[in-house]
Amino acid sequence: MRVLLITPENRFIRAFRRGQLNNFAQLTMAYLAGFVRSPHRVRLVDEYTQSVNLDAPCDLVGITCNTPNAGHVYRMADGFRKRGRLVVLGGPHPTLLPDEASHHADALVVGEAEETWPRLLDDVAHGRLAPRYQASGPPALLGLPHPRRVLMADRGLLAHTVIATRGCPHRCTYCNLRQLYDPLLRFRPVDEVAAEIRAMPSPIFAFWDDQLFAHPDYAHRLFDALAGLRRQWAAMVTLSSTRDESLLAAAARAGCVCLFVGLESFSTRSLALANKSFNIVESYAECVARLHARGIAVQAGIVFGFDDDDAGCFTRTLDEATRLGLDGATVSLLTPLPRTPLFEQLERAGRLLTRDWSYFNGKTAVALQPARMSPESLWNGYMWFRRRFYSPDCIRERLHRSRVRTLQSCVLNWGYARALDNPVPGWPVPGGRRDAVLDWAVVRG
Ligand code: B12
Ligand code: SF4
Repeated sequence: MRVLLITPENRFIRAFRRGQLNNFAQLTMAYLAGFVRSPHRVRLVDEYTQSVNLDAPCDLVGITCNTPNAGHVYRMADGFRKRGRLVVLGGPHPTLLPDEASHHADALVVGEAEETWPRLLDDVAHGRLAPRYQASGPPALLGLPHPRRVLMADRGLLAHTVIATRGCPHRCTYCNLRQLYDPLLRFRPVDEVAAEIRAMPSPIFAFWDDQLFAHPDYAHRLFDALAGLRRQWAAMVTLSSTRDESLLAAAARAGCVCLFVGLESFSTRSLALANKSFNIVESYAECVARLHARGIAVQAGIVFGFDDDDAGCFTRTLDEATRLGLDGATVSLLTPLPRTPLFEQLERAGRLLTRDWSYFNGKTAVALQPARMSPESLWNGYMWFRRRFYSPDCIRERLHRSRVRTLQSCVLNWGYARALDNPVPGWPVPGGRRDAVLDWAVVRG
């Protein structure tokens, strides 16, 4: 059996991400390829750098699908099915809205796939594919196959990502994690993670865990195992977990050079509304300074569009972010992803501007009616912030304050500044124009 696994990326997300430069590769499909055993054969296509050929010879097509890519993926899946290929969809969006996704697939994998994906492959080989596969409980993360990174399109130094844990103990109202994964926080054995990292040739890599510091004991053991490997790595953590000095010291010894920290907002009320009061605004400066003191650069997550945000929030955030000496920021628009508490609240209040999922990407469109400003003001403020934050003056001032890994930060900031040039619509334009562009992207693929 020939299996084709696709990492999709619609034209808008691709243009946005490629502009940034500093994009580590997605792991999911290389990981699922690790489960495809001989005599079956597997090929990967990643739309970040490659085109999808709907006529590619294969027996089974697997596509991972997040919400903003859903329309794009559905059109691609329909194209494959018209040509007689079996299509299986999995990932966030089919897990959240399986009934919708089922119209575009021969089978769905709902939720985590460590048990169901091997079963599905076996069923296809025996001609008995079921319409839906769903794990009965949280899969144990033991003895997992290594992702087949050699099959990935060449991504150079950015090819190497790894996952050690699954889940997050928090419940932010805009986050989909609770709806996607079993709530049980799980960990891969440290020696298995270390062996996988040792086998990766690159001197740098990223952990794709949602919250690498979620369990301090586990994190300590992991960092001890990495300490001798002489690799440099980045990871995502919550701000509150960076208060643990010994954990930070162990992370730095193990090669941590950058942490993505979800600050999200400088408004205590916005954080409370997002169920994120574990972020304490008054502690931001101290936490950032603590990371800098360990030689760890801080890439902050910043989100605009919370109900406490008014037209003044953009300048206030710029002042604070500059004062902190943030090394970089991933700036997003608050987006009500399906089935989150935020989505349900806004839907009840009639504040969803669209149900076209392609607009739910948090970068190129405003999908909600803000409480204290117009969608246009939110869009303009978000773009203003990004332009100012990534202006040469602001970059110079922030990096001067930080003084940590300046060269690395200059490259990252330059990448984010480049991404500003993407011509994207600012808020939903009802009607066909943008759909037509997305259609064009699929047809071209
Ligand atoms: C790393 C990461 C990124 C990375 C890489 C993306 C990636 N998918 O690898 C980057 C930074 C690029 C990124 C970007 C974005 N991300 Co992101 N990301 C993640 C994160 C933290 C981990 C993903 C991961 O690698 N998991 C490990 C792999 C092994 O697991 P998995 O992907 O969950 O897959 C499992 C199952 O779902 C299943 N499965 C998945 N797909 C398929 C397909 C088939 C055929 C089968 C059989 C099974 C299957 O099998 C796997 C094993 O169980 C997740 C949160 C999370 N934990 O899922 C968010 C997450 C996927 N991202 C999310 C979002 C919103 C985005 C962005 C839109 C954000 C933005 N505004 O820019 C962009 C979209 C980029 C794009 N290319 O489309 C949301 C998606 C929600 C949704 N409703 O779709 C998530 C869930 C975060 C959240 N907390 O809500 N992201
Ligand atoms: S801390 Fe991050 S991963 Fe955890 S629930 Fe909140 S947004 Fe999601």
